[in-house]
Amino acid sequence: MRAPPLIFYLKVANLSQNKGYFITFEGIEGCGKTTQVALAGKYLGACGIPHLLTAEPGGTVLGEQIRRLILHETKVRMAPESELLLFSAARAQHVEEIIRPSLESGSWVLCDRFSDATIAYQGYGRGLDLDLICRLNRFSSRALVPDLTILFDTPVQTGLQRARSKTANLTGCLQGDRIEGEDLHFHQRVRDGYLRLAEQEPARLRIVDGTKDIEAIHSEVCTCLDALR
Ligand code: Z5A
Repeated sequence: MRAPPLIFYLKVANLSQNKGYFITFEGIEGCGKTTQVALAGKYLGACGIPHLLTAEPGGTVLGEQIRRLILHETKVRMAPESELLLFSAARAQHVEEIIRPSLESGSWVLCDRFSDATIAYQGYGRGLDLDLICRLNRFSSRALVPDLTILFDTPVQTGLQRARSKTANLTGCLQGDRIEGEDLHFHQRVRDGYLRLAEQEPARLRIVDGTKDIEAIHSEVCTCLDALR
């Protein structure tokens, strides 16, 4: 893991009075973001920065129940509109109960997926109305926008292959959850959607090449974190 630079310690000295930074990690399935959230957490720890690692959907009792319902109750038929509203409900609870209080206490929050995932998956992937999703995102997050979003861009075949072997290692089964089970075209639309978002908001979304090795990607993530003030 990379050692913190001197400038980081100088910035930390200024942080104690401020709110924490909200940083989200995004990308298609298997892009490596969960691995990078964990490494980034260790890096912040080594820098002496208070931080919280969390993920969507989930992070609260209600959110975990919604997660199970959306992703794992694959025999329950779910309309795309219901799926959208369930992800939004999980987010509202997560922001209210966990994310905002942590940021207000000065902790940095590193979140594995947030509102951009809803635009990419339910908007570009499922084809639901993008304006409506943006309004719902604002409503469910009470207009909370990440200070920085790191997008791990990975070809769909690579991501799905990694995700399937991870699932097989963890569960001994090749079958993924409701969204993992979608076809290649769906995941390609999601990837294209993320890239479109990065074009629209280049100051917030930083693209990192998710095909590089884990340490090289971690080093780029650290550079992004170091650049925050
Ligand atoms: N979803 C949605 O539709 N709408 C929403 O609003 C929200 C979510 C919030 C959550 O699934 C699903 O919900 C997700 C989107 C949808 N579904 N899909 N697709 P999840 O939380 O169960 O999982 P995930 O977020 O999709 O991905 P993941 O399983 O956590 O994987 P990952 O974060 O992309 O990658 P990883 O776990 O870090 O790495 C996967 C494997 O690759 C693992 O074995 C690593 O060791 C390996 N890896 C990681 N990096 C590398 C590199 N650089 N090289 C080689 N191998 C690597």
